[in-house]
Amino acid sequence: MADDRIRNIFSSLRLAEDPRVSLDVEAPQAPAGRVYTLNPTTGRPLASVRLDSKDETLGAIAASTDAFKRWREVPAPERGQVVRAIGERLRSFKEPLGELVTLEMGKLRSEGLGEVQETIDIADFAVGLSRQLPGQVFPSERAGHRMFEQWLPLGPIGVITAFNFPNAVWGWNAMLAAIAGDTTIWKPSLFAPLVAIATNHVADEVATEMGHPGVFSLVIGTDDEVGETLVQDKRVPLISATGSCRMGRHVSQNVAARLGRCLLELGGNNAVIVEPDADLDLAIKSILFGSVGTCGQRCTSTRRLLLHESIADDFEARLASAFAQVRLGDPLESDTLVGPLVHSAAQDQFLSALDAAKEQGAEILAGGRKAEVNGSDGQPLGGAFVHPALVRAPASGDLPIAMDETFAPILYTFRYKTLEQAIDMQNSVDQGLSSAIFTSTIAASERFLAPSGAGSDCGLAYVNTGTSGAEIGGAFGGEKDTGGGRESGSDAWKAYMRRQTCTINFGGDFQLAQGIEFG
Ligand code: UN1
Repeated sequence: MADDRIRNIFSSLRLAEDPRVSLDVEAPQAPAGRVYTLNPTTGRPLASVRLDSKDETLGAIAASTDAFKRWREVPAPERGQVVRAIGERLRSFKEPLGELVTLEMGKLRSEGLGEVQETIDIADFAVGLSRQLPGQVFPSERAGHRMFEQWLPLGPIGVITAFNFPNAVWGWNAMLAAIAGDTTIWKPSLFAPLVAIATNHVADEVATEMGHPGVFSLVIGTDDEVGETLVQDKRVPLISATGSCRMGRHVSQNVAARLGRCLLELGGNNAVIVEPDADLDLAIKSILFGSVGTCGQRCTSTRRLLLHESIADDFEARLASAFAQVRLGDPLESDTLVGPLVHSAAQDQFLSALDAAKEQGAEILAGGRKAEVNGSDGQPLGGAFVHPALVRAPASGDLPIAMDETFAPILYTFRYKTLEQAIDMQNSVDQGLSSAIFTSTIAASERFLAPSGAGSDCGLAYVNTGTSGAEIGGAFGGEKDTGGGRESGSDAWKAYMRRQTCTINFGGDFQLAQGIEFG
């Protein structure tokens, strides 16, 4: 990747002007108090970023609490106008910001742009919502009384995001929080701090220009110094955290200990069921994108494939040849289909999961190795590339490693005889984020989406479309170890507000509910 392309992205987003960022990456390790952020495509540092301390985090919480007291006084539709302007500014920065996503976490350029589009979409959605935030009205049992609920701003919200959606997941939270009257304190992943700096800069600059400084703030640092400080602080009523189940369990227990609220979006272990009557061409394309797209680094990536025994051999063979043909390469280049993993530790996890699979009796049908990928100059790029792996579970179906989420492009295939059995297998993991079925019959589709709840146990259920790539209009999130949170569309905004049930006695008589007589 040409250095002048990187320079252009940095200068469009004014990254070098940010006091946290240094472009001096000569030393083998970042100086104390700073981290290198790497380009996964080359494995080389892009910049170093200064880390915030615990004290600076406490300062950010105090400042955000002050800003909240001003921001909640701004009428919601006017808050919406600030979000509208942020969406507009993001539109004008879509290209460099999308390319920065690619540069810093390695997803394809079109996916990087798509991610910024997702933030723009949620901004549009939030603008409309800023004129609603509807509460309900209830009939009172007492004459001369009126009862209703209203939704009120909650406070400064701690937003902890992962490396894989370094822009959009902030957007889901921050845009809704902003129209709700909340401020946000964002702790991004240390693998994607530049995207966070550039993104927060856009939001903060627009809000400040419109007279609202402090609504969007950013703290970059370690889990111990920054994450823990946010989690423990009672001034932060809601922690919205995206990441591993292990992280979520820790956050949830600690926030619960102070009776705060959590919104968790944790791991997935998403399965696709392919029925014998399915459109198999459609299924292949969707499963390929779901499993190798974003190099298998979405929480919604397809990790398990449940094939009806009558089609399994042929389907596996077709998929194995598709896996073998995916073009690995520099994710900024338009003909690349699979970019690098985020870092070499992810590459090691990929390989050790495959070792475990083999030990447990599985067979590798395609890929499953490290890959050396050359750039357009013919030289090795140097990043953590792998050949996506298609792995057949043993005939017994017993493959413990497939119960874990490995954040890499590995797809395990299983065989089933009946749809009941397939649904049981799909629901047999700890996580409950996303699920899909390919079928052409209403009966199978309705069984999968059964109104009784006996079908898919996930937060997201798709028919004839893959497990990843949700639109922003619906609520996003999952059940069980995925954490139960819902972000993005539908009524997810309620998580960022507090509900108040109000009763007004306009008749003036003393009356008690439940017919109680007193005096
Ligand atoms: C994530 O991987 O954390 O549904 C979020 C999808 C995207 C969001 C993924 N819209 O795949």
